[in-house]
Order: sequence, then C-alpha cells, then structure tokens
Amino acid sequence: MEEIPQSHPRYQSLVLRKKISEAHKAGILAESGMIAHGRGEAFDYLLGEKTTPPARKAIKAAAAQILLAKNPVISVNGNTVALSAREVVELSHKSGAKVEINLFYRTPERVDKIEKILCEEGADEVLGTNNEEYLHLNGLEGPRSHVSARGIYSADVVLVPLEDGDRAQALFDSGKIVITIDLNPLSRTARSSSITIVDNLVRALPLLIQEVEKLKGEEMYKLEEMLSDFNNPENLNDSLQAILRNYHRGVKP
Ligand code: PTJ
Repeated sequence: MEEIPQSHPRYQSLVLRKKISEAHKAGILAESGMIAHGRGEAFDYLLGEKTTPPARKAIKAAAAQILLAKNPVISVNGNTVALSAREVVELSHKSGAKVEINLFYRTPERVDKIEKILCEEGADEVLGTNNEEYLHLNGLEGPRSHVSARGIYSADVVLVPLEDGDRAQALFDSGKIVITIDLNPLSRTARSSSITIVDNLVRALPLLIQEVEKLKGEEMYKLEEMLSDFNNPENLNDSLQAILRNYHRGVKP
C-alpha cells in the first residue's frame, strides 16, 4: 500500500484506516470490523477527534475501577488488536489485568493470529486461545458465548474496548462491572456499561495507562471516592453535549 504523506490534513485518520485494512487483509479483522471502524470514524469526527473532558473523567473512573478489581480482564477483539495491541499489553502489565481474546466472529485462524500478535507485543499470558476449555457465558449463543474460566468467566471487572451490544449486555447481566471504550455515546454498549469512555481507543488507551500509573499507589478509599463521584448516564449525556456543541459551531453561518 502507498505511503501516506504526513502533510495530508487527514493523516492520522488515514493511518488508522491503513492499519484496519491491512489487518483485514491479514485475516485478523472481521469484515464487519471495517464497518465498525467507519461508524467510529463518523462519531470521532463529530467529537472533534479529541479526548473530551467527559472522556477524561471516565478514564479516571476506569483506572480507579481496574485498580480496585480482584480479577480484571481486558477483552480483545480484531479491531482492538489491529489498532492498539501494544497498548493492551502495556495496560495489562501496568494494571495486572489479564488479556483474553473474545471474538464476535470467532474462527480458530483469527484466534491464532491475534494470539501471535499479542505474544509478539510481550503479553505474559493470553487467555481465550484455541487450546483452552471454555465455559458458557449466559445470555449468548454459539462461539460468541465462549469465555475462559480464569478470565472473563470469573472476572469482576471487564474492559471491553469496542464491543457489540449483546455481549456488553450479557457481561453486565452476569453481574460484572463493564468498562467500555466506544465512540458512539448512543450505542447499546455505551448505554449498558458501568463506565463508558466515549473516545477513540487509540487516544483513550494511552491515557488510561497513564492514569493507572498515577493512581497505583492511592489508598483504596480514595479510589472508591473517585468511583462514587462518577455517574455513567450523566457522563454519556455530557459526551453527547460535546458532539452537539461541535455540530452547532459547524452549522453557524
Ligand atoms: O473482532 P470481532 O469478531 O470480535 O468483531 C468485532 C466487531 C467490531 C466487528 C463487533 O464487535 C461489532 O460488530 O461491533 P459493532 O456492533 O459494530 O460496534 C462497534 C462500536 O465501536 C461502534 O459503536 C463504533 O462506533 C465503535 N468504534 C469503532 N471504532 C472505534 C470505536 N470506538 C472506539 N474507538 C475506535 N477506534
């Protein structure tokens, strides 16, 4: 594929597109993953392609929640690994969260490829691989319901960057605290999660890593206080307001 000139006004966005299309060609990304990315791009445009103040607030709450968890797990799909495999592994190292491959369009080939990338990035252990025996997550059917006993099945907190609505709902219904990163503040995932970071995963994950590092030594009660100050529906509304403000700025003559 042709090199993208850095002078291009849409350089960052084109770099992400290139990663996505290359991951698709390599058999890592599901076909629908490209559609999901396009939907994300549209919302990112409306957000001004910046991390908004409500997103920063949600990132702080997410970091506190991950540090308070007994068995936190980062659930990884094709899009996440195509864009942010390195950051997933770094977050896992810094926070102690496990990494589990959990695919909507699960095939053994994709699982192997995703495992290989995570291992190349330095993951200590990858759950949800083809060698593992699975348990069934209630509320889902078929391969989408397969989860690792030591991972998502027994997790108290699951970070699902970029998830489909059914699985986010099933995780929440099974009593887990669900943290998601989703550019669409209106999606079912965004609405059914405990903490929703309305931001692009490529911006949110590095900030989440920073925040985890900053809060690591904090007393438990302080982390709990941070969480009790956070209200997800209110925060989602603030993200929508940010979109509306950008929209009105844009439509002014
Ligand atoms: O790899 P698999 O098989 O697990 O499949 C993954 C996809 C993404 C195809 C599957 O989970 C799916 O169909 O997801 P949805 O229902 O299309 O939802 C994807 C959501 O992610 C949408 O709300 C998008 O706005 C959002 N999104 C897309 N790209 C990003 C994003 N959110 C944050 N950062 C992004 N880069």
